[in-house]
Amino acid sequence: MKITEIHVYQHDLPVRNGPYRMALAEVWTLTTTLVKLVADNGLCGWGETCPLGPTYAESHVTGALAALNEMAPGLIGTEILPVPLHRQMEGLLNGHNYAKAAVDIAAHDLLGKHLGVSVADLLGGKLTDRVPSYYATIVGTPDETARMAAEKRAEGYPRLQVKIGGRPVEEDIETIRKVWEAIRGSGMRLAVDGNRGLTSRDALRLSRECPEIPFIMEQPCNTLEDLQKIRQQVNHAIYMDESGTSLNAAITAAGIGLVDGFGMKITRIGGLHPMRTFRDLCAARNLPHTCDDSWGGDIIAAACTHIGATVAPELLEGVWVAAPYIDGHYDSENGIDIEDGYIRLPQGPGLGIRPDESLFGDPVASF
Ligand code: 0XW
Ligand code: MG
Repeated sequence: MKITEIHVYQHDLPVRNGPYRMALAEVWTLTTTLVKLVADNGLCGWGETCPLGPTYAESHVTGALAALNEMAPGLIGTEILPVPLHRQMEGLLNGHNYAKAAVDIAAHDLLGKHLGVSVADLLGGKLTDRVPSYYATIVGTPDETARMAAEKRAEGYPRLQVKIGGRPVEEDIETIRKVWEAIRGSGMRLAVDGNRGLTSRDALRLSRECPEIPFIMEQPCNTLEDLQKIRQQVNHAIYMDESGTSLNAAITAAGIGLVDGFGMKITRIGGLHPMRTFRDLCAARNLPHTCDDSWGGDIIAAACTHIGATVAPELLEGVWVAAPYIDGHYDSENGIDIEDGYIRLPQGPGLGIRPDESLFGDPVASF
């Protein structure tokens, strides 16, 4: 089965009750990029990549389109199987994992449809049909955030991620204490995400002043050097998110014991094919991790849910999807939603999502 056509679409996803606020950025609306691959047997598959603005990671919406325009002509005629497809993409463009991921996801969707199996089964086999999610707050006042924590606890979320940073560390410490008061005893796990925004000084202080609160610290600082510096001095486990820019980076971090787990994004690591390897290397090192993406609609959310369903439950920290922050679905019947803190694995072959193409308008590029 070979690629005969590639169509690229872009679509705006406004943030419900925006902005979405993190330590170093706030965003009001995100433009997502969708890739439709058509095969020589007439089947088609969908992929998606939606950078969280231009500063969250080394990715941005115009970069996604430019990278796809660069690769697409050379992808026509390529075998729709992960190994030859990735080899071809590597030969056409260096880097730009987040654009390659959209092609990789569409290829998995297509392959699943062709073989009559789900993407989870293509990735080795599902372990569950009900995948745990987690809720991520925005950087907010201590009281607002604690109220949100209590609400999400009541909704049944097994995990909460609290955003901190970009303000005096005293406010972050007060937020964490109030959040813990709201969720302690519930069994809800807690992550505190600095999104690269803390100095090592403030990260150390935060950990030292909350020794009795069992949170994990997600990407508190920007650089590997800062993570290394605080590693031996903090009371809390450290997870890597933004710095895990490739399989190679993740292997190094796991190999040298720099981190205790990961927040991982399918588009950052280059698609479901490298994500599968990442999952297995985390299993080999007994490292917990998430299966997320930065933003996007039903296609990327389904991809995260399928790989999440294949992770050993004791190592899966959850699958984050943007659904609570987005109005509407690409597929009104099978779209991804969170119910009581969990996501139902979409049924049917491939990703199990049939997007209403009319939502996306005309392609912005066709090959
Ligand atoms: C909570 N997320 C998975 C969603 C946003 O894209 C940010 C991200 C993170 O953990 O940094
Ligand atoms: Mg994070």
